[in-house]
Amino acid sequence: INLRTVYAFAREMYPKKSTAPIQYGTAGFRGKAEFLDSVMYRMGVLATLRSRIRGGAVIGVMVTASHNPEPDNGVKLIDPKGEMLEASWESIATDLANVEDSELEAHVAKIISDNKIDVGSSSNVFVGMDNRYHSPRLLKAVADGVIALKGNVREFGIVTTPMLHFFVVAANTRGAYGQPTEEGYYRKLITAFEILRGDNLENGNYRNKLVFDGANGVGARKMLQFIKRMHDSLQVDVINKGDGKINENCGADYVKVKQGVPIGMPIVEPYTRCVSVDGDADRVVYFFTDDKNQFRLLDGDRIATLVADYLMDMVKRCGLDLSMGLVQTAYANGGSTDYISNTLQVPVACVPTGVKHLHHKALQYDIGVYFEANGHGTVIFSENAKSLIKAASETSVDAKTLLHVIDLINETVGDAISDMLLVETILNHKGWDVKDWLATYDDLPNLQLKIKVQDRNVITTTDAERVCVTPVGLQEAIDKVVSNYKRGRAFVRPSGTEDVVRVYAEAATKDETESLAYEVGILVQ
Ligand code: 16G
Ligand code: ZN
Repeated sequence: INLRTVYAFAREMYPKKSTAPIQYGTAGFRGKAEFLDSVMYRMGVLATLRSRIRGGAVIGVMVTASHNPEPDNGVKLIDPKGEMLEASWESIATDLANVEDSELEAHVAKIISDNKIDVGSSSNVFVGMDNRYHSPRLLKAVADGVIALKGNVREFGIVTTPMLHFFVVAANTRGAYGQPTEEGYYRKLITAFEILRGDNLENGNYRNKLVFDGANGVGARKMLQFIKRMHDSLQVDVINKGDGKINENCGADYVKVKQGVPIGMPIVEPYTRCVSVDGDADRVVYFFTDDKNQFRLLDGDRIATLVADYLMDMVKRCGLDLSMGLVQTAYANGGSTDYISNTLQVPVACVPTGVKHLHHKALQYDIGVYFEANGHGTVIFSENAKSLIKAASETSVDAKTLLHVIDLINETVGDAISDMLLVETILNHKGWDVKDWLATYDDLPNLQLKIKVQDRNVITTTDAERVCVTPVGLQEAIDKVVSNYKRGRAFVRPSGTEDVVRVYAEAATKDETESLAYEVGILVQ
């Protein structure tokens, strides 16, 4: 490998355009698309090196800015087991993205020598992108970075983030997880879904019909592909298919934060089940409007409780002794946490925001259910759990069913479509409609505020972001305010994706919640 070419290529094709520092954050690099070409190229280079360190295992590179507005784009790396890039490499990625073009050659040489990388060894990188108009250009930059270091690159084109995670794991497990192709992905999920559904398309209050808001993103396209391949096992009306701007007035983030219906909603009967995914289809929330035309949200906490309840029941019926835990963040509604601890009696853990923290914690259980309130989450099963369930399936019908449930779940990362198919399976099994689901527990009214400050990083937190460490005195002041509210809870944290401080508040009533959020907001300003 001639590192001169790496530099020459960069200077000719992907010169660094911005001097503003950029950081590998909670979900990779994000920013205005016009400044990201050099970052993409360099991440192609880095993924190639990372694959070599991992003995040629496939590394994924996803070009997307998820729920961000259309002018933004971003990139994240996927490690061989489908997990987010190892934390210690985030700073390597940040440094590489920020060096000047003239220092690039020396910097890459240093990464190679520091990590004792054999540059002659094989390297394999999978790349995918969302459907933003600048994504193809940025994807090519990633691929060129791989080629500059003589790695093998396989381009998957427009795919959801969880599909790319699936392909990476499928390839690295030599097919044990599924075939690393788009058809392989559809086949695995649809087969499991249709076996579980059987001929019972409707049951009790459950109707086989829902509205799917695709956020004008890749999730809409892929849902249409699902529908084509499904044998009418689910009636889905797809809206926001891609004619409008990605995530604009639609999608999971909009619906969750605004607590209202997305643009383009057809006129439907009250209580019609509706679902919204985000721009790269790794988040999902449900919603409906009732007979008084009031909007009701069924968020990630609801999905987590529904899934945990169902799985616990299944495990009991199989007569297996498996540990189960549910992982949340500070954003989980207090109503859900009480329900999990008191009614479901499942151990519940709280970790900092970001999928990598949730995933990591969930690995500690035989069955780890993790969800953020925003709808990002999945279930992971330990090898121990899988082999016990498999053995039990020889004699138990329930265990056999559970094996199909495992196949339906994309364990590699939160997957909006897989999560939705799981929720549909459970609701059908229980004979429930959204009304029944909503009745399991009451959400406390809650509110989020964004506050612009000079330097958001003066706020540091501990205890899964629920307690402020600095500035000194802030936490005492928050505690004092909160103590005046019935069922009050509030916390503040610097955002990992935007230059703002976020305030979260919940309390017994809507008015009290608003006033609590406002009072805490003033303390931050
Ligand atoms: C990223 C995270 C998401 C988290 C959000 C918080 C991943 C793949 N995505 O989108 O899980 O909820 O950031 O954003 O980890 P914030 O720090 O701006 O509140
Ligand atoms: Zn996303």
